[in-house]
Amino acid sequence: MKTPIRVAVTGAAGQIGYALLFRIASGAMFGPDQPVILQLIEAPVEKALKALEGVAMELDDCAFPLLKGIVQTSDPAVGFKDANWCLLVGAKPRGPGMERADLLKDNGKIFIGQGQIIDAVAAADARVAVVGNPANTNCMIAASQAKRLPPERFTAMVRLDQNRAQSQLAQKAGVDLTAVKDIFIYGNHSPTMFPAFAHANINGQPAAKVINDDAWLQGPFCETVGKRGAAIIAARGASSAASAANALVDHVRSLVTPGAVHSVAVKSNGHYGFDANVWAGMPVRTTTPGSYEILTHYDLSDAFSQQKLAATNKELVEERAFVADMIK
Ligand code: NAX
Repeated sequence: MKTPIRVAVTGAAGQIGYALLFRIASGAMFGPDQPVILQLIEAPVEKALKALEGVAMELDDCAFPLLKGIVQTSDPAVGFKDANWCLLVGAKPRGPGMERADLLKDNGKIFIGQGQIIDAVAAADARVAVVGNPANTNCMIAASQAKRLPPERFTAMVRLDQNRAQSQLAQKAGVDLTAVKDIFIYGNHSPTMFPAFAHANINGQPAAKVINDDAWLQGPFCETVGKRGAAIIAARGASSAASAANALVDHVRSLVTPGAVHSVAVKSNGHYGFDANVWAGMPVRTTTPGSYEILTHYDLSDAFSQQKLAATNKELVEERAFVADMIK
């Protein structure tokens, strides 16, 4: 039996948490032979902590053989202690009349604190995946607090957007989902994101050739993927939860699977024309479990791709400017 890994999850009693924890405990994230200890962190709010108790009871009631322990806490120093993976899902939602800049600042404060504590108490091999919005900028803030953990350990999730894009292309082409390859998300997890169809392929052929409808690719396709979250809120009356949790399972599973090629928001280091210090979605290949290399060979030199990359980079740079005082 392998040694259990410690997985810290913030916002554990929230919507995504409810769809996520059971899949981690079942082995979907780290594999069917990897035991886990769940370290569940909630805001210090009575209602949330009570709900967390209920979630922990349900986890017990699943009798998952791989689940070797559950910690419930509102103290991040307890929750992140010795954690190998820190999944930062909890964040404040955007309230009525709230400006994006306010959301950036309010959530930024959470990620300053969590970045510092993770750096101080998490395991030496700790990896961080940020879901709470605005995910790219929150991730950048958390990473900037760390002295011990290098920036490449901090990633933000754009996998839901990749999964959405893959599904849309398959439906449009009338092919099985698995026929669609090399569709990656560049930039921000926001409507400015760019699902780069230029280098996607379907059954080994360029996607643009198979679909043969540039107006659809440049218009409705990009728009549907970029605004899918809002469409789900409009239909369901609540934001994406099961699909977001599923995407986080995919994000981490791919990051622990050498050879996997997938979209992750990482410190751009200037690749694809992004500002070097923002966290931007781009394709990576997992090298060893938890580590990756950025794939820089995809050709996005066409005018449409360049314009989309510039727009999403501009937004990331603006977000960075809003929180400049929070970055170390
Ligand atoms: P919920 O509001 O259902 O749950 C959030 C939970 O976080 C709450 O239980 C709250 O008490 C907790 N929380 C707040 N501050 C905390 C803190 N400082 N420490 C620990 N817990 C804290 O939201 P949910 O639908 O689960 O969404 C969570 C986050 O994911 C939101 O920021 C949301 O915008 C973001 N999303 C990101 C996506 C992505 O692709 N990157 C897609 C889905 C989702 O919209």
